[in-house]
Amino acid sequence: MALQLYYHPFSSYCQKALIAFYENDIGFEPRLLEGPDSEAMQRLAELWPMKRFPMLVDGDQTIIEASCIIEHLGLHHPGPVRLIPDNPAAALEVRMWDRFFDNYVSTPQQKVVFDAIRPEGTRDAYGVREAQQMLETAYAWLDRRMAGREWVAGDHFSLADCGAAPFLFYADWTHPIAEGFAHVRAYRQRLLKRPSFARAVDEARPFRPYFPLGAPDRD
Ligand SMILES: N[C@@H](CCC(=O)N[C@@H](CS)C(=O)NCC(=O)O)C(=O)O
Repeated sequence: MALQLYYHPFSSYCQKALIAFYENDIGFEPRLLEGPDSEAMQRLAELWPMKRFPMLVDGDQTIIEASCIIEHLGLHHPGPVRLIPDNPAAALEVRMWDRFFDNYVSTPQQKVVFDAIRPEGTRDAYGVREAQQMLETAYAWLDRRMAGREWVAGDHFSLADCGAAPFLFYADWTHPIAEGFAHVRAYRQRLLKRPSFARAVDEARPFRPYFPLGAPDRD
């Protein structure tokens, strides 16, 4: 039975999962979430009432959360690129950086974007400022980490880089990474050149007009 991936190409968390599929050339049946009334969206709501995506269906298993989808692929559909190291200590380091990107880069980035699409009069300027400060702190911490490194954890491209790629991509559109954070900027460029992520970025290009803050004319 084919793997069914419920996703939208413009979604950062979906791109995180797509990178893992593309790294190991794992085939899947696309279930595109094209609108609230689409069949795929209705099925997503049945299987996962939070209606967050991506979601993977593999036989009788439903897997939510991009990180867990990537772990699932590594366990049940392994390929030559091991995104979670076999060594438990190295795997823990990868998972720690994966949490960093979800919680301290993606979460504040989404806060700023979702605030922009709230109706007039319901915006949260204080929360947005806090989110921007969190992004600044994350950039500064990551910049120290990335000095002299190619990938964020260990010597190889990993689960943590799968999240870093789309999250830094959109974070820079949302709250630009200052020139002073040269290591973060170089890392973002390296991620953009990774063929798996470059493919996800290309597939999402037609949707750029949807970016609420206005997509910059680059990348
Ligand atoms: N914790 C989830 C987050 C997924 C998520 O927030 N996805 C966004 C798209 S990037 C979404 O589902 N947005 C729809 C919504 O918030 O209703 C994961 O790691 O997969």
